Amino acid sequence: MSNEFHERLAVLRSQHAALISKTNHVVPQTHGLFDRYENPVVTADHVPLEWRFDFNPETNPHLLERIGVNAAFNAGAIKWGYKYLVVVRVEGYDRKSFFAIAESPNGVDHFKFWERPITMPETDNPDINVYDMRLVAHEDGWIYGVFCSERKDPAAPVGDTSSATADAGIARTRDLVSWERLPDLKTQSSQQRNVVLHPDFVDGKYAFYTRPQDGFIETGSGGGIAFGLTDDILNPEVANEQIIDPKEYHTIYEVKNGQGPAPIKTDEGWLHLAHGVRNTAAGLRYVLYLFVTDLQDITKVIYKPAGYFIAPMGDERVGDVSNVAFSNGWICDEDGKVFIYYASADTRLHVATTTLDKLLDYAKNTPADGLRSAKSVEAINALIDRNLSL
Ligand code: M1P
Repeated sequence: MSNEFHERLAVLRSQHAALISKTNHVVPQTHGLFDRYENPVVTADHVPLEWRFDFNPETNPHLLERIGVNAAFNAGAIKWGYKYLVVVRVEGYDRKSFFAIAESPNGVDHFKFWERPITMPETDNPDINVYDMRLVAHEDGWIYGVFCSERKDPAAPVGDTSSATADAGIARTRDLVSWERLPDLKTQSSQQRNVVLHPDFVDGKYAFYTRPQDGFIETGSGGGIAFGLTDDILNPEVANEQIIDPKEYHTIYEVKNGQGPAPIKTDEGWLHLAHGVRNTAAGLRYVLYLFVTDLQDITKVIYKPAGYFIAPMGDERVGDVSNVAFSNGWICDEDGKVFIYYASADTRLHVATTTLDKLLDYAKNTPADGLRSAKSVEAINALIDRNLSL
């Protein structure tokens, strides 16, 4: 073993170990709604060195990286025993994403990847790219992973090497190690991203949140978070998609929106986290918002605060796709502590912590969007009046 090899190996190992064992600290926020943390919880640098380097000095005398990892972001999440697990979208230098599980003892730091990424079985029509898995422990006893399966658009004209189709891929597991791939979800829409399985049966059927869209990026005549049922998860088809949370002019979800993780059941309704996208002169801006649906009629939105709950801030605003906050995973502990895993700029994964109590208070007591400037001023004046009368 050469000196160069030996020295580089020692540096790589110690830097990686230091990163994984770093403690994360709360950065309190004036709004009081949630705490941010000093460091991202998972980054490309967290990926095990064995996935990137050939450690054989005979075949890699300079200890060069053989397979690069570009980003680690948009993660599904689940509590597994006492561990907090995230199923991360890991993206290589080759632009292909895949899924890999990282676990933490406390949900906010010491995230360590399992030995290998997930080997996801393919269907007869192989995925070109897979990403953004929503993990759901369903009432039927299985853990489902619903994710985007992207393929080249077969209708793309010759020479168009960009157009793609997005479908909802579905897989299930009992141990998070071996996965059974089910057929992709069929809907009436030509494009589906941000599809999420509801954790409970609804009228004895499997229920999905979908996002019907005409184009891969553009919603076209579609858009909005929709809801639909299917009888058979082994042959999943949602024939009717009912829009429950539409996109709306001059809001933070003016261009499009999408369900985040599966909703959390509370005594006061199903609590949803979603992303909203608006246009700016600098391009699209992705932020996260909350809403609550009725326990009896889960297609009915009963609380929806105006505006965003989490927006990318400071360093979070910069990355591969700047000005993006995106979430497809959260964990609610038995004591009501909530861990929201959100990614920034399609680059790295963060956590925000709060409580169910605070989230419901926020959802119920933040004024709804009046959709006009005058209504926003009205809401502020009503608050001032209440404060002056104290
Ligand atoms: O680049 C921002 C996000 O864009 C997509 O979200 P949507 O389908 O709502 O446009 C997703 O590809 C997501 O992965 C990505 O973070």
